[in-house]
Amino acid sequence: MNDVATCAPRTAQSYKSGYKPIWCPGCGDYSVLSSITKAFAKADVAPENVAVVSGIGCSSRIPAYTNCYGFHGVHGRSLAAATGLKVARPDLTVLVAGGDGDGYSIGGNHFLHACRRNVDITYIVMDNHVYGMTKGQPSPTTEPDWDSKLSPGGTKLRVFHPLVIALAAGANFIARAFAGDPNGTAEILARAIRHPGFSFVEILSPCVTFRPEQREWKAQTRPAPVASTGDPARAARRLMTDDGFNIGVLFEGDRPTCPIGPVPATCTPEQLEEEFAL
Ligand SMILES: Cc1ncc(C[n+]2csc(CCOP(=O)(O)OP(=O)(O)O)c2C)c(N)n1
Ligand code: SF4
Repeated sequence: MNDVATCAPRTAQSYKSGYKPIWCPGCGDYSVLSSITKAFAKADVAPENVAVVSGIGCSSRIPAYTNCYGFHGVHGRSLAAATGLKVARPDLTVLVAGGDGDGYSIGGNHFLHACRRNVDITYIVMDNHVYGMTKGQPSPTTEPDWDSKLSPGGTKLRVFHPLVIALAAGANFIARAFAGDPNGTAEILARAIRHPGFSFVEILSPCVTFRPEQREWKAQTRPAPVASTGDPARAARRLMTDDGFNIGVLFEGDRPTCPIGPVPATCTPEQLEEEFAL
């Protein structure tokens, strides 16, 4: 009798690379990485059909720690690169990961237009309310009164509200997760990956080095008291009373995704190389 070829089911391990993360001990990003690999297994996407795209920052190191295709690009430009990739290769599952500095400050413009375009990609922001990699500058989500050597007395600036902005700009799936709940985060990420259109997941991911008080987030976060809605007006009303610590899926819309298809090849890679030869 012939052997029947069997394929072992994919697990989180199937998506891990051999590189050991170099984040500070206790950084929330370790847990987010584990949630991402669990989510890929739940969504049952083959590693060779996934591309993980990032900008620059501690959180943006994620692509190197998965064995999927990866693109570690320029600070604040991950969504532009990912949109181009998805348009050229609609068959790929594209996941974008980065920090609040990368996504809301230098990349804020791209965030708005990615929500508006509604290309079928998933965007994770590991929000620690600070620039971790460059040693503790305030970011757009830093509390106005956070006192530090680099912003004595605090910035006194109004914070950026990622979920409000994502909803207003047209994102098709909006959620908040917490790094301290890796299984819950994996569940939300798998839903985001499966949902058509631009899916945005804000993950509260403590920076234990520059914001050690964020260890308290464990006690402050709670499951959102209501289930997700497909009605943007209702989602907007819920955000009016949101204090930033409700965890769960807020909005699952059905807006048509940006129509994309395979880009017709107009020349060979060799002809392209020739065109750009120096
Ligand atoms: C064009 C450009 N401007 C500034 C920098 C410096 N820079 C690198 S990472 C970073 C901020 C990182 O913060 P965040 O995106 O919140 O990620 P985290 O490190 O906290 O995960 C900055 C300002 C850069 N690399 N490129
Ligand atoms: S500096 Fe902060 S965000 Fe960066 S690795 Fe350390 S704890 Fe994580």
